[in-house]
Amino acid sequence: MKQEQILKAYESAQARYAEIGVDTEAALKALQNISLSLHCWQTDDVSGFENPDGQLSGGIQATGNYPGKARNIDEVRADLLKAKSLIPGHHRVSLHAIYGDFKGEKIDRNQIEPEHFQSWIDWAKANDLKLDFNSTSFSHPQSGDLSLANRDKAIRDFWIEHTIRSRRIADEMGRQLGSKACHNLWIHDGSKDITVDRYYYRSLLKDSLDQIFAHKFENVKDGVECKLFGTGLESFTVGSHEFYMGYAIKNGIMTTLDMGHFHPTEETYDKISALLLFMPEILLHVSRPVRWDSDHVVILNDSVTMLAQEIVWADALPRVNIGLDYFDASINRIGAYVVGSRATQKAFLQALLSPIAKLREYESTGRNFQRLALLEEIKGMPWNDVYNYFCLKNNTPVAEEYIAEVEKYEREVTSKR
Ligand code: RNT
Ligand code: ZN
Repeated sequence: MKQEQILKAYESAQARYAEIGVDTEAALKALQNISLSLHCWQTDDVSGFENPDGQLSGGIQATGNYPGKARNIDEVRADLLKAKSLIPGHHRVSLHAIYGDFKGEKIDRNQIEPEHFQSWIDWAKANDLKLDFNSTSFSHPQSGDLSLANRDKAIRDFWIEHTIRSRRIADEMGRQLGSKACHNLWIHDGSKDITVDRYYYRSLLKDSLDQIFAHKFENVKDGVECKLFGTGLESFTVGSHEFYMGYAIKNGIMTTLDMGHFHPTEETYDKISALLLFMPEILLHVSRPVRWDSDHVVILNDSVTMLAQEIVWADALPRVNIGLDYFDASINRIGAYVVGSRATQKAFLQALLSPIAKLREYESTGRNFQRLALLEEIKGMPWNDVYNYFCLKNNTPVAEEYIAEVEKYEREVTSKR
C-alpha cells in the first residue's frame, strides 16, 4: 500500500471514530503497550532440542508435515526473528524447558540449570525481547499418563524437581531482562477410562504443587493451566479448571486460560472478570480449537474479539499476560506466527476503539436495543485503517504485504532445510 493512501485512510478513520467519541491516538498508544508472548514451539512443532529426532512421545500432538521446520537452536531463533520483524510492536518469547542450549549434551529434565538458557537470555537482550518459560512434562520416558500426580513418589519427585528448576530459570530470565517472566505449568496428567480415585490423584497433585510453590522467586509470575481432556486421556484430567482455579486463588497465583481447553460451547472471555476479582493476574493462551483442542492458528473470530473486549472493558490490560499457543505444522510456520499475532492485535485494537462510555450508558439505562445496535455498527467501523497505520508507524509491512516477505524467507531459508 502506498504510504499516502494509508495516511489518508487513517485520517478519515480518525474523523469517523471521533464522531462516536473515540480517540484513535489513545487506542494506538495502548496497542503499542500490548506485548504478545510468541510461543517458540510453532517453529518446530514442539520438538525441542533434547534428542536429535525430536519426536513427540505423548501428552501433546502436532499435525501436518509442511517442509522447512526449524531443526536446531539457530534455526528456531532465526525464524522467531523473522516473525518478529513482521509483527508490529514489542514482544516476548515463551520457551519450553526442552529448548535449552544443551550443546549436544544429555541433560535430563531434573538437571536443567539457568546456564542452559543463558544464550537465550543474551539473544533476547540483543533483540529487544523479554522471555517467559514453561516446564515440560510431556515427551519423556517418565511422562506416562501421570507426572506430578503419579502414585509413584519417585516419579512425582522427578517432576517436582524439574518444575522447581524451571521456575528458577524463569526467575533468572526475569531478573536479567528486567521484566518478570511468566512461568506456566501445564501437565497432561489424566486417564483414558473411568477413574474411581479422582480425589486421591488430585490430592497428590495438590501436594506436588505445594512443594513446587514453597520456593519463592521474585522475578516470576506463576500460572497453572487447566485442560478439559487430552486425546487418549478422555475420562479424567487431574488438573481441571476447578482444581487449578481453587489452587490459584488459594495461593495467590494465576490461572492460565487456554482458549482450546474448555467445552466447545464455552467462551473464555466470560472467565476474565470472574477470575480477576480473586487473583492478581491471569495468563492467556490465545488459540483456536477446531472441534477439539486442535491448536489451529489464531484468526480474528468472535472468541478472540470478545476476549479482547472483555479485557479492555474490564480495564484489565495490565493484569493480563497474553501468550499465544498453537502449533500448525501444515502451513508455513513463520506465516502462522504472523497471522495469529496480527489477528490478536486486531482484536485488541477493535476493543480499544469501541465507544465503551456510550455502551455503558445504554446498558445502565436499560436501552438494550441501542446497545445491540451500536455493538453491531462498530463491527464495520474502519478499524483496519487504524491497524494499517499502526503497522506503518512500526515499520512493518502493511496488510497483505507480509505474504511476500514470508514467501521470500521460505525461498531463501526454510525451503533449503
Ligand atoms: C497443551 C497446553 C500447553 C501446550 C504448550 C506447549 O494442551 O495448551 O500450553 O500447548 O505448553
Ligand atoms: Zn496452552
